Amino acid sequence: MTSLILALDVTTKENALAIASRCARHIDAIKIGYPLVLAAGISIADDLGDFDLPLIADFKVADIPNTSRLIAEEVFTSGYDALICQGFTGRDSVAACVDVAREYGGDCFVVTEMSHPGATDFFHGGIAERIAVLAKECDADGIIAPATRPERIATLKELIGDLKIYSPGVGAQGGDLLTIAGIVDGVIIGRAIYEAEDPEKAASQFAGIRQ
Ligand code: NUP
Repeated sequence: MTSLILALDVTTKENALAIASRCARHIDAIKIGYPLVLAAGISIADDLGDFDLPLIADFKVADIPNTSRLIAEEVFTSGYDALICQGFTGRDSVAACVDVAREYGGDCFVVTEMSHPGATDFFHGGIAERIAVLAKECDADGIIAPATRPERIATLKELIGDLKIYSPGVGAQGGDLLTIAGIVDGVIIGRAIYEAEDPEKAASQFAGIRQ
């Protein structure tokens, strides 16, 4: 079974709650990032809490360990269940995020390689592989890897043992759902759901991967 994670990158609370409520029964988690939190506040977690789904804070934390720790503490005390951090910051910064996740009983996912075309400028040439190994050594819960490059997921998967893989890039970024559904633990989908004429119908169609 592969989880379906809704990337709720809308910029009003009303829209966020309307889409979440229509899609809730078809999805396994909601991922919230800067667009929604900057528009509606970190407390959007309280409102989204009504849907009883895990909330993933996609802040791609990329700072020194102390600042990363402070950010992670805000995330978990605000009611989120998981945090996404960047891995290129290095071992101490990633470890700070994982430590705080553990303190609060939450999860930490580490970005290994991003899904957009420009990601190949810096993540290729062995960097993503090193980040994947680092994520495992830091005892993270999983990695973020690109649905736009399934062959890269396969390579990174070999390095992470039993860590999970959550994968964005299906739909609007061109990644194919069925190609990656079988090799990752969760598929992250935003625009192909929240920009659809009927978001609930779109979510229900993607939800075939959950069976
Ligand atoms: O490499 C990444 N690519 C990516 O798209 C890492 C991410 N966290 N994301 C996020 O996934 C991105 O910020 C957005 O929230 C979501 C994909 O949305 P969409 O392209 O399906 O609309």
